[in-house]
Amino acid sequence: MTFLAALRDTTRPDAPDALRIGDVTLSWSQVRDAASTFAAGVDRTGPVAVCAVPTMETVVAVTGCLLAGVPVVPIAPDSGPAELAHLVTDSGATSWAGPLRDGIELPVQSIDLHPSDPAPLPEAIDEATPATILYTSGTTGSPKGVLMSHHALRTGIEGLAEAWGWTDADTVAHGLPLFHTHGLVLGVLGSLHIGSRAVHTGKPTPELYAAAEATMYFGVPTVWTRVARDPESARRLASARLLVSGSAPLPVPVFERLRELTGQSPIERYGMTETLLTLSTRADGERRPGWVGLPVGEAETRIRGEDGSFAPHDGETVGRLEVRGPMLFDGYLNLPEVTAEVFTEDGWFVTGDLAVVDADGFHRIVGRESVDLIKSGGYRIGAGEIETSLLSRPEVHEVAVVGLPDEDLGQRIVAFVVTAEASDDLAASLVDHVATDLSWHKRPREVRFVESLPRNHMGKIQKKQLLEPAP
Ligand code: MLC
Ligand code: AMP
Repeated sequence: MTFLAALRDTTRPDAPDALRIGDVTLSWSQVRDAASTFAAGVDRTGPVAVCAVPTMETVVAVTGCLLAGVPVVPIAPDSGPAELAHLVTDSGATSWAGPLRDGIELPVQSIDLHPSDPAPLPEAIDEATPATILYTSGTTGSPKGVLMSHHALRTGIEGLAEAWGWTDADTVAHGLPLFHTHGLVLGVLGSLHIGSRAVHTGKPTPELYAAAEATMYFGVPTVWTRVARDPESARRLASARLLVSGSAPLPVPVFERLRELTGQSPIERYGMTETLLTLSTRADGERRPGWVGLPVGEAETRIRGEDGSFAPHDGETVGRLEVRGPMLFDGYLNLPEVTAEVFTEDGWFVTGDLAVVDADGFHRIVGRESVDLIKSGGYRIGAGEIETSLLSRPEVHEVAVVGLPDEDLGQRIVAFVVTAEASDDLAASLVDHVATDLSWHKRPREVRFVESLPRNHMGKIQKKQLLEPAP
């Protein structure tokens, strides 16, 4: 058993349109030849940082690394200098693939989509080998590198294939970024393992989804909110087999509007960078608005109260969600203590999400324990990281960043700033600072200047008070 089984299987019939990204389409054998050739020439002394623009070159580089057994570090194409420096240094990347960014001095690996003399497929590698190092935000500090093995990716994808009836007869379409689990692992590598065709639409717009003619569509709730507001595009998805939403809560009105427009209820599934997907509704089962269904594959879950006792499965009692299973990560790179903190003594991963489970084992995610992790447009963003970036500006005396409810993005990032120089220009300049220092999607959508931040008698900022609407 090995990850990317369908791609490795040279006895499968070729399909001329196995993978389409934007205007570029490759057949199975072309993807295999390009990826094998990349694998044959890749620097094996350390991880490869891949600038994850949504192109065929990115997929070939990532797939080539996986075939070679070299860990891949997908990097947001617009990562700013602070974020980029951290990712490259922390991951220990020894080479770079894709468009080169300022300040990067690593050797660049060439990517050839049509090699004239393709290299043979490398031998299957040990499944315990790290496959990806995906960077994700925590409540404080810089993003952490999540180590996923080939085994985790394979078992995670196979669990979903069983729940969704995902086969090589499917065509998967999405337009999500290729530097996170959803777009890269599920949306592209999943197809290269299962053997389904895949279409990356470039951007996740309703019009492009409507034109993709797929059987399975993947989107974050913001994408589905936009589809639900575009009845013409939505109706064109009626013939799909599954519309799948995840990475953040799908609002119930959006679920219902999609059902009205397309005649089908979306599949909701729940996951994390650290765990791949652990819960989902099933293609052949109940799809209940606001609920994320049952454990996927070999995943197991439990919910526990603050005192550690197990919460009853009554559909009402909220507890901390803990998960375990073969699709979990191997730890945070270079951070053994932090890794130890997120596992219980008996080996369950503490997700940080709060959930209820009903008598049928159906799960509903009711929120997160920490206000410092924000989900905006399906991106996970740590408030601490943005606060650190803003505090590097001399005008900012104090700052608190929170996620406020937003109809389109789920949550929008709002920075409460104490300064002596409040002005519209300063607000715009602070937004721009985060967009360029970290990355575009981490920028605050709003800056609110305040005289002071609410604190308790110990001096700790009371963020929950900032979440309440101003009187
Ligand atoms: C975009 N724009 C930029 C820019 N990037 N401008 C300057 N610099 C940049 N770097 C412009 C766009 O061209 C566009 O302009 C405008 O900004 C808005 O772009 P958008 O793409 O519509 O952005 P936005 O509305 O902010 O984003 C919505 C979104 C995005 C849904 C497209 O949030 C997104 O891709 N989310 C996916 C996140 C994700 O994949 N998460 C999964 C994590 S894994 P104009 O002029 O065209 O409007 C995970 C595990 C699991 O969670 O369970 O799945
Ligand atoms: P990330 O690391 O970007 O994958 O973010 C993981 C977080 O996204 C989880 O801890 C949840 O808070 C959230 N999440 C993912 N899927 C769902 C979902 N279907 N419903 C609610 N929250 C979700």
